[in-house]
Amino acid sequence: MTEELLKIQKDLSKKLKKERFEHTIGVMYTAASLAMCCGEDLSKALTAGLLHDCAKAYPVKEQIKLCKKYGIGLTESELEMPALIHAKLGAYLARSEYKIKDGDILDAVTYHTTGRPGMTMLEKIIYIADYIEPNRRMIPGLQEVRDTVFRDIDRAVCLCAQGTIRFLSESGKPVDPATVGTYEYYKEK
Ligand code: DGI
Ligand code: FE
Ligand code: FE
Repeated sequence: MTEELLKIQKDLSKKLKKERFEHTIGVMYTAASLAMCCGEDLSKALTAGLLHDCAKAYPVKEQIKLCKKYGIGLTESELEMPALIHAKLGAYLARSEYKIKDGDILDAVTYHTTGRPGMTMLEKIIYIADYIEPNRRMIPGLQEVRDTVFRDIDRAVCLCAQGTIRFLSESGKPVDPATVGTYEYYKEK
């Protein structure tokens, strides 16, 4: 890893809770493996994986305050489902605090929670790495995503989105239209 990435890793090790930091490292290396498999840039995958949850250094209330302070507009959906906010804020912090200028990396952070139709390879890699990294506790459907992803990444995206929608519906939580859009798009592929 580059000095730059090691510096970011050290900073996040201080700012994130232990479990969140371990998840972050799991996502970073899982993203690297997927990048090797899918012909994606290794360094971009490591960087996006490392930073994807950087905004989780702050509690949700603080995340909302920071969005106001930095002029980051929140949708009605995001105010209703504040668990989504860290993705957008994370991309902002990646640029401003961690000096990441690469738009592909910033987009992968922005869309890591909901996904979106027509994702780039890097976006798909971070979306899935977040779901399957080794520290994630076993949930229904996880094994199938792990079995599928190195053969058919689009199918794996569809299964992740389906699993998320099922989980949220069962917990009585609203589902963001972007999450549904991701599922619909990848179901057709
Ligand atoms: O940040 P992580 O915990 O690693 O994972 P994540 O960014 O995929 O998801 C963060 C949380 O957001 C998780 O509890 C699931 C939730 N979430 C994902 N999509 C939706 C959602 N919550 C709602 N209400 N609606 C969604 O569409
Ligand atoms: Fe996240
Ligand atoms: Fe995550």
